[in-house]
Amino acid sequence: MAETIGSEITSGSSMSEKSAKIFVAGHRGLVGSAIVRKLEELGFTNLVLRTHHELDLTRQADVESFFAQEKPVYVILAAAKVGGIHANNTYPADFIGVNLQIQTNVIHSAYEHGVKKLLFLGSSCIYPKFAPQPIPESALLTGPLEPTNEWYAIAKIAGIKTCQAYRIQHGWDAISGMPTNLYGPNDNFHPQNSHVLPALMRRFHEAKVNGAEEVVVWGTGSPLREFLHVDDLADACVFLLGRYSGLEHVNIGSGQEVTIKELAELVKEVVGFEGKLGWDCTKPDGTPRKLMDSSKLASLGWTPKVSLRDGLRQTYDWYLENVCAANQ
Ligand code: GFB
Repeated sequence: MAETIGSEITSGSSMSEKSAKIFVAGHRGLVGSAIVRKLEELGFTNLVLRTHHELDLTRQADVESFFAQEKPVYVILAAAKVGGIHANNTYPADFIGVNLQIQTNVIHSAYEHGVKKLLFLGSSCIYPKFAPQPIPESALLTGPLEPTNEWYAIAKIAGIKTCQAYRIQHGWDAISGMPTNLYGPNDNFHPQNSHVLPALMRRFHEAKVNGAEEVVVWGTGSPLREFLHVDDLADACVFLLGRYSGLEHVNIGSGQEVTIKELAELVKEVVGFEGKLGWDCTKPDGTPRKLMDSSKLASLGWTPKVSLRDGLRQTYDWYLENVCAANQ
């Protein structure tokens, strides 16, 4: 698939040169690091990368100088303040403020400094809490948001609209992709602030190692979530950069939907924890369901490859090798 996508990009598209200068913003995160792996696998040799320490994307003047100096040709905007349901609920000012600053600075500077095409990445939480399922792109702004993540959602909706506005006013090729819940290597495994999948992986692992009898999972276990491996997302991003130039954002989902209870059972099995599951119903469930309708992306010719079970095994291997080993 990667080869096919690579050759699709090279055939007549503007990303024809493997030496095209591509700025991947947020290259140390879950999404950015997967995109860098994918681009390198495809043979792209001129990636421009900056750590947070080297370039603070919330600082407008620094972002302008960076673009003036580096003049990248393509930009993939994977830098964002992200977190799970607890972090979103606890730090609303950070989630709206930091994300608005990063995306406004990067999108505007990219346009001003002649970037040919920009891909902005959002999230499935942009859709109304009770959107029709599976959720089509057209459900955007048709109803109230889920309160636990509305601040992040508003920032991401503003990002989509910023890309659309620059396309309408300036004819500039800015596109937006909306991934479903993601997981994989380089995820954040923080016990409170991470997303459900890495949080459970760590909790089950620590319970196994410590010989605990029970692992407590948040909420009721009934919410449904769709999970996409980040390598599939990276594949889809490169595909969209090569193949899509539309006004509307594009959903990027896997179609693999499970309840939180089913996810917990699956993670428990992959990690090899043999104790019981408990439930903390004082913690929020969040939105009841958010399955993406990814038929638009499928109609362009892209399909995901990684099954949830395989992806969980690979992520657990990565966790053991990288997080546990580093803490020993
Ligand atoms: O992944 P998560 O934090 O975010 O939670 P959302 C998903 C579901 O898992 C919720 C339950 O129903 C949680 O109650 N859950 C169970 C847990 N145990 C845990 C745990 O230990 N940690 C966490 N984090 N959850 C996020 C948004 O919503 O989705 C973000 O907050 C982003 O903004 C992301 O859009 C994709 O799926 O509810």
